[in-house]
Amino acid sequence: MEIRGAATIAAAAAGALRSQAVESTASEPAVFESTMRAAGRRLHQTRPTAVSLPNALRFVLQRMDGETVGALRASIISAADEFVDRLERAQSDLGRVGANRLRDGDCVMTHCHSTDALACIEAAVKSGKEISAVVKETRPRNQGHITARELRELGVEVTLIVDSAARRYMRQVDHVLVGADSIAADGSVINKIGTSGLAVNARDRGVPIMAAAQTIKLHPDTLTGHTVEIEMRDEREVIDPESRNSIGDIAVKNPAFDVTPPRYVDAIITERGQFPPESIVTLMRELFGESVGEPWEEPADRGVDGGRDADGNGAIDEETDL
Ligand code: RUB
Repeated sequence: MEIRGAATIAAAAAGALRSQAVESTASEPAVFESTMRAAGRRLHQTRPTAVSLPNALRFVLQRMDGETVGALRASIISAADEFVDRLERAQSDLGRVGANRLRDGDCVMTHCHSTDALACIEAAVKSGKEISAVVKETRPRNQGHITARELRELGVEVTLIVDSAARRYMRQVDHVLVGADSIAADGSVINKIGTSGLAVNARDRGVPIMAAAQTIKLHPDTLTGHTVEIEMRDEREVIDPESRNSIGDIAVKNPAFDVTPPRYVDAIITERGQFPPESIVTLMRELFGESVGEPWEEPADRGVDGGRDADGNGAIDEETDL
């Protein structure tokens, strides 16, 4: 939780691979490649829900190429730098798309802290629109406080509310704007716990809900029927051990994310434009084809497709960003 939020996690993963490449003392190319894959596997295990993490690892490791350790190292460094560069560009492009949905004087309700969502508000403010925000604190870790601070820095008028006050304030807002940790092929939005209830409330009140999600949030495995694992976090985030013991024998559950079905989402905002959730699958097919590799696995452990890309030629397609 020192590094959190799907886009930030992706940048950190690419940065960690870069550090591994710089610091590796391997003198044989095969050993170097193997240590890079081991680093990828370790990073892959850190958070299960944000698909930006494996997508970042895939981008960098699929570009590992060369006959010598020096060439392999250089390929990782340049891929990691390119990834971070693309990430930043994608976020500002996405921000401009999202800002087009916001009108001067609009009020936006936010959940959690999403750099993609904030990019939309920032672009709107920078284009001269006055935007105000109702910010949900987002239990249990109160990432809404980060959102409130960053919005104030942009000069946005902020009202902070507890999560359960969302419905009461829904009538005052023009949009619900959230980020995403993953977008599934059916257009479901996987985001911080509480997003789905918020979306149902918004739909009931007729308030449009938009999810700001760069294409690194598109979850390629869901094209082939896989589901997205929801991270379960420590119960001490919900209740301290002393209070828990004083209550008696209770179970405590702390899922970090939930799934909002596409019927509650009006638009998914990406750097490639905005999409109705039901049509996001078209963009996913364009970006990933029908299968994706797991280049952090050792070649012998990669399964039938050998971890290769959709063409089976082991090289990522030029058109493919991920
Ligand atoms: C953060 C969270 C954010 C998304 C999108 O959860 O759910 O809404 O990750 O963020 P956590 P971004 O704090 O548990 O990581 O738009 O910055 O990628």
